[in-house]
Amino acid sequence: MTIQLQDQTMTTTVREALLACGVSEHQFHGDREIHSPVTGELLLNVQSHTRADVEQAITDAHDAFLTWRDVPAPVRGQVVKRWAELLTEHKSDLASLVTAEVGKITSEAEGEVQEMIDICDFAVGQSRMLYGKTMPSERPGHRLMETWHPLGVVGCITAFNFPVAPYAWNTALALVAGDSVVWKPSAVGTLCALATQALLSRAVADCGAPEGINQLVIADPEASAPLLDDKRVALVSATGSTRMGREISPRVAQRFGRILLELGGNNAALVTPSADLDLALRGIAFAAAGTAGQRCTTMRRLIVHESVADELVEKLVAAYRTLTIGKPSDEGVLVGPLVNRRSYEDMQAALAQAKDEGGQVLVGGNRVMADEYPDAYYVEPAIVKMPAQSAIVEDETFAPILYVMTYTDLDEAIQLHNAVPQGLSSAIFTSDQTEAEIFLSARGSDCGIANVNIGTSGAEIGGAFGGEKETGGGRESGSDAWKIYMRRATNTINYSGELPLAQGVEFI
Ligand code: UN1
Repeated sequence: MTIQLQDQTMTTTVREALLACGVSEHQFHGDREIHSPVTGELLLNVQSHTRADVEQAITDAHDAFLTWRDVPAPVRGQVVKRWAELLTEHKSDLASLVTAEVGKITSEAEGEVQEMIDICDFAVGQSRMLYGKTMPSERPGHRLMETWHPLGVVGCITAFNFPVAPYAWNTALALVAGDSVVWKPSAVGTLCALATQALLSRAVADCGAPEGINQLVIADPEASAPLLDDKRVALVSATGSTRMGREISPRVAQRFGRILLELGGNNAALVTPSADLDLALRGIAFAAAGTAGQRCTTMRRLIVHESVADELVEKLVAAYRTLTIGKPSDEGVLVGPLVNRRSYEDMQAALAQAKDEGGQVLVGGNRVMADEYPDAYYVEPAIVKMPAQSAIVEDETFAPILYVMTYTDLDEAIQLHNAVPQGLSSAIFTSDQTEAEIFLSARGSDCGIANVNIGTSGAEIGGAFGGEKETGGGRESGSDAWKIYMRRATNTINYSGELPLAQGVEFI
């Protein structure tokens, strides 16, 4: 593995990018320290919000909603259209913040901002297509139909690894749906959130939309508790770990709030004997080692037919040795840092447990560049050959570890594939149409995303994004995901001048 590193302070770049996006200088101080995973250095301080601030944000968002819901949906779409223009203009500013604050390589950081622009496009179109159905009524002189109405305040909780795109998936749709949004980003991602929020606020102002429709709260879980408990928050949309989902879900359910969860994945690919191995190799390398293994769609398990396992694994190990690890903004770097020390320790603990469970580390796993950057955690992506799908393989470790297992028949492979608690993304590499169709069928992959000849990560915004089982069941982004941000009313209209009751019931 090649290692690249150049020492230079990022604080100046970060300040310039924030200012360019419209964040004001007075926000650059406060109690919360923002460090970069790239070097470990302190980038800036910002002020966090109290519980009272969060309550106020909900109040303001709710007030704004009461005006916003009456604005025609295609007019609401104009705010999102303007936001997309500003995101396009500031794509490299925002991407440089994603790189500095989260550690993504430049092309992936830009890709994340592109996802924001794409979902805005999608949502603007959707603003003219909030379709309800009309159904034939069983009664003469009656019309039966449904109408989709704005829902209310949406609480949006996002994770560090995609600090801006999932916020945009939710917000672009929520805004055209007529909702207002209170955003609680992860602590890592605060600066990205400030910039994103400033751009959206500008779009809101440019279009003359109500000022309070987009609220940002920089708050720890305790201060942001009202987002879960306040009845005015009609929908809580949360991305994060399964542990987090398990904690917040009952609280929102207890007050009958709506919840949209996008939690952990433990994504696998099957590689069958007919697969194009070179294509599979590239798909696997990006999905498993890209983003330093820190996507919820990262490929964590590889289930390979025994007849091609040796050849594929040998190629993969060779490819892993060529991966350039280093500062994510440097040209040619493919693997940036892990987010923090804890993440590095979790990776080491997982590797140790894998060895205990009979695993053999074929490549990677070591920390690099610790001398230059004792407070940054760069690791070599690892491939571990496992004798079976043991306990550690069933766990999501948010780091670049790919566990490899072999299979002999497809049913057995699918069984292994589905035998983990998570159900986000999956893939099969094959040139055999029957195998591909079986994998996509009811008895195939049990995930929310099932791909053929593509890795598990890097989904387009046009499809619904999310998964089953411990992934939480939510769907965001494309397809008909907009519906969760709206409430449906069924309307029966009687123009018959009589009052026939349904089901033939007779009454006075
Ligand atoms: C996430 O990791 O939380 O499919 C989202 C992908 C991206 C989104 C990942 N479009 O990998």
